[in-house]
Amino acid sequence: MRKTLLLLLSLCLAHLSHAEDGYNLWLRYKRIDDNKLLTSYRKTITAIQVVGQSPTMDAIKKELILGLNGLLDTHIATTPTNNTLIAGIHSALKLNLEEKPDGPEGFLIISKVSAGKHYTIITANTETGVLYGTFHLLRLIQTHQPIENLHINSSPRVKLRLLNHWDNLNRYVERGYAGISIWNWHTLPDYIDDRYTDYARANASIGINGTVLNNVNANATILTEPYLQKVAALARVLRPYGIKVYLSARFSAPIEIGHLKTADPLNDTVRQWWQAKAKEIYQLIPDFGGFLIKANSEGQPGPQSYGRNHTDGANMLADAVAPFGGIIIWRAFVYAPQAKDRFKQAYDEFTPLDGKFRNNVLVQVKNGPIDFQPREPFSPLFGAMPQTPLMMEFQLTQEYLGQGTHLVYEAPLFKEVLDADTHAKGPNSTIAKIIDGSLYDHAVSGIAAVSNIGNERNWTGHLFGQANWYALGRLAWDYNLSSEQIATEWIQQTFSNNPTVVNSIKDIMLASREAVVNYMTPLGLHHIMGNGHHYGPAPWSNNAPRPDWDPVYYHKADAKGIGFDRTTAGSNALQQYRPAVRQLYADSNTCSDQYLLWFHHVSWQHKMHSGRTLWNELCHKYQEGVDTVSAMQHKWEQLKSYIDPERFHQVQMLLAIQHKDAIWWRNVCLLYFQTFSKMPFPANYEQPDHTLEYYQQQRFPYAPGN
Ligand code: GCW
Repeated sequence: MRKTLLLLLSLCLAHLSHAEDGYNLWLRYKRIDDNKLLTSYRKTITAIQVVGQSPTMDAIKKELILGLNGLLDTHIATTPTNNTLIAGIHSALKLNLEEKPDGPEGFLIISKVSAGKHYTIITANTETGVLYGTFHLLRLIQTHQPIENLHINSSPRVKLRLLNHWDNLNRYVERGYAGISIWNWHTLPDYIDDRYTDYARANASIGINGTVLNNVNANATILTEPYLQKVAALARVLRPYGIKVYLSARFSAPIEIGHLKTADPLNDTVRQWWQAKAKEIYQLIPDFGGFLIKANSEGQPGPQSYGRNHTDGANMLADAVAPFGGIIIWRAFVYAPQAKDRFKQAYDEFTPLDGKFRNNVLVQVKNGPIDFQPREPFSPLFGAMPQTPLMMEFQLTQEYLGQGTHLVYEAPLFKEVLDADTHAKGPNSTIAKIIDGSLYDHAVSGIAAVSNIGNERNWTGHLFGQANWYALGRLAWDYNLSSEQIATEWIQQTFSNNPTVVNSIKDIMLASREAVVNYMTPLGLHHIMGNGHHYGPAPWSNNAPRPDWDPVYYHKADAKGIGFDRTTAGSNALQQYRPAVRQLYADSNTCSDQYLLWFHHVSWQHKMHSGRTLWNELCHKYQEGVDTVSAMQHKWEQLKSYIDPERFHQVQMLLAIQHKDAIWWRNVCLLYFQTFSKMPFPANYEQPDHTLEYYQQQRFPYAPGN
């Protein structure tokens, strides 16, 4: 009896320990379930040999053992045999390879036969490069690619590939929907959570090489000695994985923690304070990346508080970190309530400063001119500052895209922006070429994204948030990968290589971005969400502390029509684009539907490309958004027998919320805009089942992330 009980108990425990909770991300390393493939992999690699000993080489060895033991369901030998996988830096391997790895991060993976023995070689100029190659090889196996005859020479297109955490020191994450911060500032530096290492592994596996640990709405305390010790402890964990730490610096830190009277960037004492601070940081963290700064934006202090400009502020900090090889990332996210059109301010403020920044300054620009909306035209700053390296800022955390509850695969959004042609130097001056530094020949280049990571077991709250994190890294490495390719490899590693699973989930993911545009902000609507928390619709909102936080500022609906006129007759924001781009949007009859209401105030009767009136098209698009979510749900349901119950059920529940929310958005927006259009809902669509008043009375006092 006792024996049976024990047996039952251990079976239960075994089951528990195998529950799929998403913690392992895309690094699950499950046994290859195709026997033919398994046999061939086992033949190709029977042993590993990692040449060299260091924290990074040790991490490589550990990862290879973990990965291969799991995938090949074996105990991989660590003494060379006939079929050895060799990993090491190029200069240490002393192999006569015809080809050299590329740059400090590129890697080479080559299959070679020598004296009748078959080798798989992973090599690079640096240990980090070997690490990237290691993860690449493991990805090939996880995605069931052939590995007997490899010849891969790969290097990243963009140099700085960063996450920006908006994590506060009290562990509250601004716009975070995945629990609290993964950085436990209280127990650091003495307690090192395993999660820090797994975070490093995950990032290294997709080529992320830097992380800004704290919120851009910064607290100066992070720059005090005890906190720098904590930062140094994290840096020690991340370093072997090729990840540098950066900090958001509060511009007024010299006052708050330095007890100076001013933070004026031209004041000598202030300059010396920052120089000393930089020195202190680099003594603790010799490879510290540098500072990220949000200045004179949304109440943050900055050089303008002292009558100085962005260059004065950025250059002062740049001089402080330059002796140590540090950089300054200065954000261009600025807007003032007085502006008639928020769209224009960053361009107006920053373009006159082009050429005046030190060469260790990058200006970080959000992908669009407003703020991470489901769809924005690209920021006109891209292509307008040829002498300044511009960094891209995307947002993984989905602040305006259903947050941690909606399934929205963002790669199509990222690609749309990266592929956009600015015409800055004639046709084919894509944003990708601006941010990789190639268009204007800059030595530094970068791409960053606001992290969606928290301490939830599955890291990102919504399991599919992981795909956005993954896509960011993969695109920063190579923006020529397609959204579909990235989705495919993510699904294969996260769920399964089964074609039914891969194809259905891929359909869901690829449809999801256009779905969110349609059920939230179709046809170029933007910024019509609830104030503060930014979750759900509130197009009527007109009483925020500043007019440029109000939805009515953006949609401008009235009896005549809807949309923001940014043509010459309106704010003339279009002027900020090159003529070839301007021309695409300038005429409401030829402007693509996607951007129509971004640039035009259009009559409710306006004839759309579909032949429908604008009003009917709006109804059509909102319904289409809802229908797409239903289709996503339906596809997911059919995968029930293919996916572990835990993850299946989680996603199923979240999709149901997404569907409910899509209906909410549709009903609210159409009911509200109908008060202006005075036109009926076309009979063939679902009709709203509540009144506008009902929706206006809903309150969400504790919506997360604000
Ligand atoms: O999108 C807005 C957010 C703020 C954020 C700000 C920024 C960190 O609502 O929460 O603050 O952008 O990017 O600085």
